[in-house]
Amino acid sequence: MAKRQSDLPNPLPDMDAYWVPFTANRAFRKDPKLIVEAEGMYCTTHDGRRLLDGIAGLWCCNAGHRHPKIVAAVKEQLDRLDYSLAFQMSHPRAFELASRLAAISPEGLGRVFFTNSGSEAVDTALKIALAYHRVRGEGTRTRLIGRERGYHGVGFGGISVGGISPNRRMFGALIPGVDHMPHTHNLEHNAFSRGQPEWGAHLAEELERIVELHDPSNVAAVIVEPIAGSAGVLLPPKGYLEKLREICDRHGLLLIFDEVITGFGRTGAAFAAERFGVKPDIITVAKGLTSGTVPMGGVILRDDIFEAFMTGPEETIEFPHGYTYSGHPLAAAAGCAALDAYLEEGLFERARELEPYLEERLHGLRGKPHVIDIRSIGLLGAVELEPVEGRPTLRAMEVFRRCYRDGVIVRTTGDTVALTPPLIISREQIDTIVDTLASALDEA
Ligand code: PXG
Repeated sequence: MAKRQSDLPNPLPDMDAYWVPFTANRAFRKDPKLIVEAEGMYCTTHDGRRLLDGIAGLWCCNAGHRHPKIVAAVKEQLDRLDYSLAFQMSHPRAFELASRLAAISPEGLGRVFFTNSGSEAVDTALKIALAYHRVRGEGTRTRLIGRERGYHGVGFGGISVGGISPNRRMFGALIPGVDHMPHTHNLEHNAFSRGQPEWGAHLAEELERIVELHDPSNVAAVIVEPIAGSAGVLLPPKGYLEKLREICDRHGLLLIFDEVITGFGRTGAAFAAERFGVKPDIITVAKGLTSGTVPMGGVILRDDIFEAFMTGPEETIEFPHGYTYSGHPLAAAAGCAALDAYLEEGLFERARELEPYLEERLHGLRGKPHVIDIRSIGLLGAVELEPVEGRPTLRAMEVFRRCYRDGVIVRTTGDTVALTPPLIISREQIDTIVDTLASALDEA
């Protein structure tokens, strides 16, 4: 019988060929961190260490690792159907998942386009927005508006509307006709807010200014993360999203919520749109859609946006877009089973129930060395640290290293430490994560 990886002593593979994404490759090769097994709240490393996963993989394994229901559904699907043509033919599970997603989405958002990742979902959503205006005879609406510190994946559309400069600066002119609203992060006004900050709704008025500058007839859509994730868990100020909605309505712009991180229970509801009571026209999803088990993304849109395309001769393709693996059977099976797990186990409600506990424990870190802000909602939390002078990111990276050493995986973005655990986490496991983080901060 072949030896299982984890039975082997320190089984490091040949590491020359693989270019590890979003990673300092030379540093990684000197100090590799490989996961060889995972289950529930835990991951096992190549050198046999068991780590508590404080970030659900990369904010995606919302039902925990290798959820038995999802594993069984994927295996069963594989025994029945490996691949079905994605264009001009399809398979039942893709329809089933789309219907089930529509059922948990805000009222009126009843159509779903499948992609393989969040980046593809974003690029697809932007294309839908542009094409929608065009099919309605408003083809001058071509401009797109994003936000500083926004992360919308790594496709050309996503980095163009995105606002994280290191992700943009190496890649030329990007797509033209994009503006950015200011981000909403402000320590002076909002540090240590509990829940949504009080200050900052007025920043949404920048949208009005940009739209007036170009004239509404030239603007297609606005895309924001309801809570900026990669830029450090930035909650929307009270009233901010409502104001964006109002301005979009006034000027006929589509409002896209990128819920790749905030979807599937992270904020204690199916979507942040529901949590905040603001309805976008389009929602992008990925990650928790399959609980990270099989790659998949999707775009959920208003019925009438779909209907606007359903004109012209019936035999013509209404929207020339799609991926070989759109709605892949294994992903669709994983998606349906993930929804089963979320709903049967009440995981969205669980995130809401645990919210005050995580918030209380995290705010207990106020006063620890270098802590300059703490933010949280649902099972999404962040501790922002004062950067080391001239060495941004170093302080948080040190904290990451200490937590890893002490058995807990956290994520750093800039000098912010983020926590986004699987929604199955227990109070004791929240304690372990926060206590480990506390001693890592004390060492600073
Ligand atoms: N939109 C948002 C809001 C995201 O957070 C994407 C799009 C792109 O998804 P894909 O599946 O193409 O990666 C994301 C991805 C981190 C981190 O720790 C965040 C993401 C991915 C990896 C790491 O900040 N977000």
